[in-house]
Amino acid sequence: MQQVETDARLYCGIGPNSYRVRIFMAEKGIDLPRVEVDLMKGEHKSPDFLKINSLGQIPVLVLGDGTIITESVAICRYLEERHPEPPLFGAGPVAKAKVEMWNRRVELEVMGTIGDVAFHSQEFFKDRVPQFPAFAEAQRSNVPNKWAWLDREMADGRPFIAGDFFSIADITAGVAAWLCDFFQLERPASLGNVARWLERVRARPSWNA
Ligand SMILES: N[C@@H](CCC(=O)N[C@@H](CS)C(=O)NCC(=O)O)C(=O)O
Repeated sequence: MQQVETDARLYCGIGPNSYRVRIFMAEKGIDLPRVEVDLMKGEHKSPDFLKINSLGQIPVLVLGDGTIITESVAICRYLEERHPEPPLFGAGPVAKAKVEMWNRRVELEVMGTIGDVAFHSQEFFKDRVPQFPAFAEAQRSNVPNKWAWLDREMADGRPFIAGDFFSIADITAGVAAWLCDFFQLERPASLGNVARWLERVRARPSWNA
């Protein structure tokens, strides 16, 4: 693992969005100096941290010149520009569009639905959104439908979400699957295309980053 940008700081911790950046870096074979932010202790809502990210969320990348980049995908995009190999946002116009399309689709449709269950049912998020337990339950029953949708989409036999190459869309959907398991939500075992894809993703050395 190559340590890069030693004057930068990656604020990260537990949770799917920090994991996205860490897996992304592991795929590139790079690492950045990290500052661990303890969500359980509420460090992300401290006045000092809110100066870095007014939303009080991780991950955040602070560059050596003080530039602040929030949003996991924006951080990954910056890293892609700086360290283009292997391309994880696609290579060429069609692949790039497909990656953008699929990353957005899995983030909004799958990860978003799982996130809704968490936001509206977990004590931890009570200050983040006004919670509607009935909405959490509605979205809980919708989670298997979202996986079934992805399974149908992948019935063409492609090995990865955006095509025949691994991309950030696989990282997003992979952490969504992790989140799904973490909150004990349903991903029906009968969905063979999703199961085979997930096995492929979890077998990659980057997965445990
Ligand atoms: N859209 C943001 C979401 C960031 C986010 O929600 N991070 C979570 C951890 S995975 C967090 O900091 N949650 C604490 C909170 O919202 O209070 C991204 O992709 O980076």
